[in-house]
Amino acid sequence: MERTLILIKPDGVQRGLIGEIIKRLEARGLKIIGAKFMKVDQKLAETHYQEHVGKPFYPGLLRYICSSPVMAMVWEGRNAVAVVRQTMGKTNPSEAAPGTIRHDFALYPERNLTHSSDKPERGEEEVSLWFKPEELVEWDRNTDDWIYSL
Ligand code: FUP
Repeated sequence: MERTLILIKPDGVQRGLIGEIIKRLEARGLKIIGAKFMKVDQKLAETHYQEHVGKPFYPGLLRYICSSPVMAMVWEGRNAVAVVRQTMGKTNPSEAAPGTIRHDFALYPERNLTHSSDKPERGEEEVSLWFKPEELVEWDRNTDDWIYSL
């Protein structure tokens, strides 16, 4: 099964949206296999966002992600990377489709509530960057038969 890293970023935590965001992912049929509530240190932020070094929004992005706790999670499912990004909506909330999290709860790209991996290979890399193997929980879900045709 494909895995993706999801972060509920500091604005999502501060605005009390952890439950709402998890509720939507669970309702869609995705399965959580890891979670931790944590402060992000500068080194982790720099490694995670290294592809954005030099972009005008980069310094603000690092300040934002380190400013307050995040809810870091690993979710699993068929095509998990793509379906999670569909549920999140476009990076710029003002372009996100109605019904997506970023459309429904955000307005501005620098406060867009969540992060999720953008490619399956990046999902694997990000999961290993944020989680130790022993922090992930493999479990059988009885409803899988009713979500996928197994
Ligand atoms: P995403 O994959 O949707 O998280 O988007 P990107 O990797 O393109 O961007 C990472 C983060 O940089 C975004 F979540 C928010 C921030 N960003 C800005 O603040 N301004 C921009 O113009 C683009 C991205």
